[in-house]
Amino acid sequence: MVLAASSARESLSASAAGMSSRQLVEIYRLMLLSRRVDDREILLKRQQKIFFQISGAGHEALGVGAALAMRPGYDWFFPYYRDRALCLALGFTPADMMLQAVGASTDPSSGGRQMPTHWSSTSLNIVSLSSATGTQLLHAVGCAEAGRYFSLHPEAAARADGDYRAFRDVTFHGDEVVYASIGEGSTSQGEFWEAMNTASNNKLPVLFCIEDNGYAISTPVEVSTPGGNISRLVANFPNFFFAEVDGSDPEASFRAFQAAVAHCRAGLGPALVHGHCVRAYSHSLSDDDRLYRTQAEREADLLRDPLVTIRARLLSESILTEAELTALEHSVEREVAAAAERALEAPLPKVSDITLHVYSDDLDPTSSAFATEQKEKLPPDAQSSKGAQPPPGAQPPPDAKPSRTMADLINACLHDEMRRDPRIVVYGQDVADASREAALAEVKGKGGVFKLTAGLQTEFGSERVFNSPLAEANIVGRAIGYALRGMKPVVEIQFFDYIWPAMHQIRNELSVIRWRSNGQWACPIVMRVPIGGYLTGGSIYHSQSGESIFTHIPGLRVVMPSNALDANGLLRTAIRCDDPVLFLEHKRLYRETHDRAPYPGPDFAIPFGKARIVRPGSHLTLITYGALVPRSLQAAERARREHNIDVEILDLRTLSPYDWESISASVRKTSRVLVAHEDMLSWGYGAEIAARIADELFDSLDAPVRRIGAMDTFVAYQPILEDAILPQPDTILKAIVELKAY
Ligand SMILES: Cc1ncc(C[n+]2csc(CCOP(=O)(O)OP(=O)(O)O)c2C)c(N)n1
Ligand SMILES: [Mg+2]
Repeated sequence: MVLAASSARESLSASAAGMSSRQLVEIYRLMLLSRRVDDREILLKRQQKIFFQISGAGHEALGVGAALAMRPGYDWFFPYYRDRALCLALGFTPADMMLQAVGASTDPSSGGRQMPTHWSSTSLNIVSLSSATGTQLLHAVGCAEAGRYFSLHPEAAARADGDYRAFRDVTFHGDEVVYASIGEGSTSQGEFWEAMNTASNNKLPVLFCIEDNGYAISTPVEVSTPGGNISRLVANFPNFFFAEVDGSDPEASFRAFQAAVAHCRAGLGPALVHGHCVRAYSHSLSDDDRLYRTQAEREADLLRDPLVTIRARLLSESILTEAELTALEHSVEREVAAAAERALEAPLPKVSDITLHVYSDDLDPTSSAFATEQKEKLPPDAQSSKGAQPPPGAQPPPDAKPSRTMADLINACLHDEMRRDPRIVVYGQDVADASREAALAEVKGKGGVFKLTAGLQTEFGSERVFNSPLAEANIVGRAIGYALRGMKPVVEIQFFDYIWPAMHQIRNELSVIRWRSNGQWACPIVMRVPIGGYLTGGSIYHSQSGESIFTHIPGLRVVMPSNALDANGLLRTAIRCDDPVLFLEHKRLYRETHDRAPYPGPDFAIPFGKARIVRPGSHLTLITYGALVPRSLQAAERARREHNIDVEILDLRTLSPYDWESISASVRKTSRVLVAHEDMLSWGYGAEIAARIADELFDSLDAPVRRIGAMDTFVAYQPILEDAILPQPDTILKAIVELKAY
């Protein structure tokens, strides 16, 4: 009587007419399996053998309908926590699910790191999900874009040694579909609208499923959705196929998904299936819906429970007898009980493994592999790892190669790397030369508000270099989807001041996906972000710092070069590395004269976590980075001239990881240390460095560790105020003199 889900899928796709008895029985079995896993988990939670439970009860018909219309391991899936039935119908087993509920080390989704219902399977193309509502929709969009890109450029899928590509198997199909689901409440998230925007605009094969159970925890749909119906609100998005369906009816749901999938596979654009279903249980086991729903309302829902209605149908249409139904139900219960038993006996994760998969285990960006040979010989003072930069105002020797600014050498690195690696795409706000390609016959092109991406679209085409909508979460969220598929997005956030809409994607998705999936998924993207003040007139919203907020995020690398050569070499490492990188470019340094360098060739790279001794010295160590490097240099020169104090300056260059070895060697030598940064003093980056020095190098210190940073306020517009708020060479000099005298 029982039919495998895969054969149900095949015969269903072949038949346009009504479902056969066998198909309906298999659908019932899958729906029941899902419900019984929920029920078993609820029991286990009450017995305190698992620690959280949230059910898919009431959503089973939609889930099974979707799964049977799609191809596991071929199409891609970005489900949410109610999609238990979908995942079971795709090939997940009850044991796989309950291993996560008990937090077993053998939990195939996360190795005991995520709550139950946070499924992940690389073989089924089910991408690790977070608990954040709606974030994954943008990943689905990027995933669809990557699939299209690989289909058009199959050569880009080839593996390559020596960078992140060595660890990425790329598979793609020209007609793959990307499924992404959320509850109706989550359609209020900006990420839903940002995903709809790009899916529609780019005609992407994304199938959005809105599982509308009428509530977001205790908040009813009319409170979240104007007019109470999401289908009415989205109806004018171009290129979409829309279906609004009774999500308690598996056959109607399947037909809606079948038509939606056909639309997507044919390349006609995205689809949205809006299924009205019921939430048969409370939101989760931590919720009691009797507190906010009337008894009459709850009873009405029970009548629409898809398990109840399909069982009644099987009986009324004489597909199964009561005895056959009971036999089927017993068999499902036995399967679930056996799975629970297995899960309860499973090994637990080891505490010693906690830090596994925070960063790539395959490629270490601090390794000497990234200290590449320079193809062209540079003048000694241009080699950042070997010696000091020329002092401000120094004239280059007459035969020197032309000096290039930080902006030039970042642009050169992007050109070089895009030539080398066809998987790189560059996008962000205004990064293209001109979105209207035809204009390029007449105009020079923009290439970024700071012109850092100038000429990339002209050289590499609009498929690889393009403008995004004005939506920062869209930029980072899509990049996550691209990177999951093995692409290398190098995206730009126009100003650090506007990175905050993307923070949710950065903190809760990008940096954590490798860890939460126990190493199954990774998103080694690069986010280039102009940062910082000293602009004269930049004010609050164009002068922010805030790097310590990002160095506080595990899984993310944070880089902040202070000169042209370092920017070139560190950006190359960022692009070739296997971890997500926040690449902070100080706007004030983009076109300075003192930090220029000749073009170092297309393979020049600098490993992360290696500080540069900008100026050797013996009396005091000044640890700094970014725009405070030239300001510290000025202060150090004056300290030598005016006070005979010999300051050693360390430019950290990468903030996470940072070069503790160089810090401790220098502090041991000088016994006095000053940490200086542009960001605000309190809770700033220097606090961590100072605390660690006090902790581990206390015996080497002859004075307390001093810190310099901006005032604990915002950066003001009027230059008199800006000067007072941000640290200046004078401030640094004063601290140097005081510290030496201590
Ligand atoms: C960004 C975010 N905000 C809040 C929450 C807490 N939360 C979890 S589920 C939920 C309600 C979701 O409702 P809906 O989208 O309708 O899905 P349903 O649970 O009804 O299936 C909320 C508020 C969260 N997980 N993520
Ligand atoms: Mg809901």
